[in-house]
Amino acid sequence: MMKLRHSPTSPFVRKVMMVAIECGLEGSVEAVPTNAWAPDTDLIKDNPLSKVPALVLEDGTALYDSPVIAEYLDTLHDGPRLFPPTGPARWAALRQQALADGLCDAAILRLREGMRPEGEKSPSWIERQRAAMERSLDGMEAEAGSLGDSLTIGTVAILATLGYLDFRYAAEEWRKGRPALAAWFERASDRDSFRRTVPAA
Ligand SMILES: N[C@@H](CCC(=O)N[C@@H](CS)C(=O)NCC(=O)O)C(=O)O
Repeated sequence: MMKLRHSPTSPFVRKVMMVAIECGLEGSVEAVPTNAWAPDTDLIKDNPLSKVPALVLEDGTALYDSPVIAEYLDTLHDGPRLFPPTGPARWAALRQQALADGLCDAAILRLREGMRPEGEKSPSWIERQRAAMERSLDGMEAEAGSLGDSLTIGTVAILATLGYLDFRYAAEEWRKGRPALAAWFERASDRDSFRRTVPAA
């Protein structure tokens, strides 16, 4: 059995869990609850970056980060591939994953910065991350019409990211002014792998 260093709030973990479910591999992956922020965490033995997710294979090899884990899982099944093998479709899917993951990076940096003690917070840093989030969402809106109904690592990553915004930044209403993305999300998130991985505080 493979072991996944897991946190129920992480959008990167959610993406990997969605991939495992979509690929019929959920039964081969045991979730190991992990708090990456705990000072004494043993996560560093599996990922020196001390980030979740990390996937520990049966031979003890650890894989990270989430794009690597997702691509590995996608080699373990016989169904339709989430990573298009070649050509423009592959680059589009990888770029969409990078955009979605980058949006989460900015969202998490902003959240953590906001949690620092008064006097240590940087308003200009928080604003930089906020602006990156807005631009990334605008980029998703611009291509929402071409996201379609077929699932790729790009669309899985976008679903996990928008789910994270609903969880942590609901008050910012990302749907406002982004009708195409909102409509796509409504349709595309209606799937088992999304419902079963909803973040829990
Ligand atoms: N690029 C990484 C990002 C993973 C990441 O940022 N994970 C967060 C939780 S959502 C974490 O463990 N952060 C702990 C830290 O930054 O020290 C991936 O795609 O897996």
